Amino acid sequence: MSIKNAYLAKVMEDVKKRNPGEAEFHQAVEEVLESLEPVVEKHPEYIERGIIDSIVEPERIIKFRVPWVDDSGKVRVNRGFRVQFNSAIGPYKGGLRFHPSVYEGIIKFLGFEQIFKNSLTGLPIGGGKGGSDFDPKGKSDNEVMRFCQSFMTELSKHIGADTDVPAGDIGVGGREIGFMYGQYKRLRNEFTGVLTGKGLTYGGSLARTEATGYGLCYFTEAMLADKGESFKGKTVVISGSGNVAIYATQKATELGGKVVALSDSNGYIYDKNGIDLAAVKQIKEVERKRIKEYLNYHPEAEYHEGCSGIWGIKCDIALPCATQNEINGESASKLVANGVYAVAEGANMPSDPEAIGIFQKAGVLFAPAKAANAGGVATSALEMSQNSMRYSWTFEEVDAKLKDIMVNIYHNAAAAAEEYGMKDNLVAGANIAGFLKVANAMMAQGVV
Ligand code: NDP
Ligand code: 2IT
Repeated sequence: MSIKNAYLAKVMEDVKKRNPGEAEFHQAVEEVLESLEPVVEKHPEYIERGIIDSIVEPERIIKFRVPWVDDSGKVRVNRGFRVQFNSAIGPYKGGLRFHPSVYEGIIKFLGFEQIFKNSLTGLPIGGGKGGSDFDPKGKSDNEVMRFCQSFMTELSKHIGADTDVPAGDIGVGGREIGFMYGQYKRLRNEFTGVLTGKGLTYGGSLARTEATGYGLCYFTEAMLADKGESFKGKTVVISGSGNVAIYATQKATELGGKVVALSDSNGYIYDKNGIDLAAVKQIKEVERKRIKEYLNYHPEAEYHEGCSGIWGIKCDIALPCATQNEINGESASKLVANGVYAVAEGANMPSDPEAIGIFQKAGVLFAPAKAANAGGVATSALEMSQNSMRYSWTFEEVDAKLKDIMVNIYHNAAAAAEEYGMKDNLVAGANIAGFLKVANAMMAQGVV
């Protein structure tokens, strides 16, 4: 990747200098700035008004100590983060990630991408992200609760239903959101929609659990339909086996695809008969165990150690739904050699720049994360609306709105790509369409 426009290249150089050692953040910014070259050439006012310089700098970063006591009585200390990146079009909105790999560069990359993703949804939400290097794996429910309460004790000072509304991401699901919501309510004495992904008995939205995976498949279906194709009869490989992967598997199967593989950070399973999702849900959602347990249900399936081997399985559609940079050039080349037709990103930034280049050069239909996985946050925004109204829509109502939103995102990204001379390049189209709304709101609000 290289940025040719001199102004944008200088912004990129400054981002690297001002944020040393944050490789994932640099990667995310570079991809967006590269897409914006034709935009600033047509609209130099974005440069003149300092929009580009502002958009790469978070409005606020909060970093804090999270002390908690484990089951043996020992004090443990983790680090908490919230990056409030951009509030031009709405309150900061974005998930919380609990994973040992979390540091400021990961949260900044996720927060930066969230600005454009949230803009693409068409709903009034700004960009933010947070998390901790806490590892929920192997912890008891009580340990997770004490950690979440300590995390929220500090975070509660900085968020609010009209200020900043966190949700889940890797390592943060219904259990963690429940513990954090309880603590927020207790500290503030308020029952508001300050978090999304809440349980259905206390303000959560129907279909939020399913939304990211379902939305990914609705987006993919729209992209395929544009070429006269569909999921029907296609072999699908999905990485991960968490929230996004599970509901992508369900919807891809409903739409006529056959999902043959899933993974976790230890390895992957291959079931040529099609994944038995009930078994996976039991292992992952109920027992919180490793994906290799699938062999206890289906001894005829295969388990392989290591997660990158999954990209060597022949498939028509690949849906990476685990983590950033899980597909490198080598994995992308294997997918292409095996004739992959479409790749759609459920995870955030799962394909590295070399992999994206390989897919695009080979003419693979490629749906970038910002557009393809926006269904989760879009449904979070629908949860915020329902909380404000003190009302709940049915599953069918939320699901229909989600589908509309995903189809619109596809058409808006495709149209922006065409308008700026990059037909079929949904990476550029999503970045441009997401950027324009935020940039115009920033221009209208003056230097703030
Ligand atoms: P979960 O925690 O539910 O599941 C994460 C899955 O990815 C697990 O199978 C996990 O395996 C695997 N994984 C995580 N880290 C790594 C790693 N470093 N290497 C290999 N595998 C890994 O998270 P989600 O399903 O919610 O999130 C998955 C992706 O989707 C993330 O990129 C997230 O940012 C993105 N996303 C999530 C949204 C949501 O609404 N939840 C919305 C939009 C995007 P293991 O259990 O072994 O760690
Ligand atoms: O990356 C994402 O969009 C999410 N983790 C969901 C964020 C949200 O606020 O629902």
